[in-house]
Amino acid sequence: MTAGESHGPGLVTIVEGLPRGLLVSPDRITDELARRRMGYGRGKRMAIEQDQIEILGGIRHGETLGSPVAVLIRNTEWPRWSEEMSPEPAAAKKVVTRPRPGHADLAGMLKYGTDDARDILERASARETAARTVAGVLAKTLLETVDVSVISHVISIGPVVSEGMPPGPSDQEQVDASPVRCFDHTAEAAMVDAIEDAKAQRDTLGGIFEVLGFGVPPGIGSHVHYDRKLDALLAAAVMSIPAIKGVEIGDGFEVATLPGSKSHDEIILDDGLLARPTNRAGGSEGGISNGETIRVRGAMKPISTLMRPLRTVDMTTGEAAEAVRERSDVCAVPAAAVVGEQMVALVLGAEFQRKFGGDNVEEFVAAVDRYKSGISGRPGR
Ligand code: EPS
Repeated sequence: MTAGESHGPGLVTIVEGLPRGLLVSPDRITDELARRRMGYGRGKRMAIEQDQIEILGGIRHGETLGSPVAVLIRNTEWPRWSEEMSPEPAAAKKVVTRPRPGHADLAGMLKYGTDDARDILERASARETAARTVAGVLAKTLLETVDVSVISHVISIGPVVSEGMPPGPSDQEQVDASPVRCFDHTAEAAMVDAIEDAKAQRDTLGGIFEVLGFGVPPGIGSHVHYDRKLDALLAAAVMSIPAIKGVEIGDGFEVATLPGSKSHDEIILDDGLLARPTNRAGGSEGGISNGETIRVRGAMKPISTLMRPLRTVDMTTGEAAEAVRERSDVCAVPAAAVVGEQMVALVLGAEFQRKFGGDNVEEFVAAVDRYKSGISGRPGR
């Protein structure tokens, strides 16, 4: 659960369901928040925000207590907005009446019955993903106790597509060293150029990122109900990131164009062990992890705040107008990829907890180990 508006006093995250005894590093949370702020094409706000955290509950002496973990991130921007966003009764001075096509502005104004799009856009802002990142780091920390890691990289920005090999579990630092978080250095320069061009045109760009989950054993998620399928949970989690309009698990869209003989991952024996020569399924079959790397892609539309505004209607005068211009990013795909990691980690963390439980980390790890050694006794494993 998160709360908070983009220009309000701060963001709050509450994470429920972590076992006791998880070693939590506040520096790790701060580092991941810094990863989310980076990426070529982000706006001035990212140079302003510090994302300093205050842990308000659930952690004592560096370890989780098993109670809800509550973390506060104060918005550095708040003093500039303290009047416009004040929780005290007052009238807004600058009412936002020209909704931006593509943003939550118009649909939110109609749904919630407000003439001020700021009532909607403040919470619809991707600023909220800072709060999710805190939760994601805690999920990653839990997953790391059982040797699961989650990383991400950028596949494309605008028309520029990376043709390179995907990164492995130890390549995250190398990906992060790229200004667009692309593992393919040939594509990287063209991506930076594309963002510069868009900026010069006062336009914005979207793109595609990929999240990879390593070390997930077979058996996470379930085939028995629509809302227990791992791929469905991953799709919902990634789709919930602001501006995401498409999600792909494995080679989902490509295999739709291929015959069955070229679409599945054959089951073979490699030195007497079960193996898959390919991973087109993206690590999930029938909604259950199959032991291969989890692969999820998110397609992000271009940011809907344009410096060359699109046509809209002023909701107060009823006249044709130009959409409101707010300071914004030109491209946030590298940041969305970092958020994608957090969302995938949250799903995996919750599903591991569902399957293995444990009131403390020792119980959790022991249950995972017991299960893994159980399935390793099956034919071929
Ligand atoms: C955002 C607009 C920009 C982004 C913001 C998301 O903020 P501002 O309007 O203050 O310039 O920087 O992203 C963040 C603040 C963040 O932390 O990611 C929007 O409208 O969605």
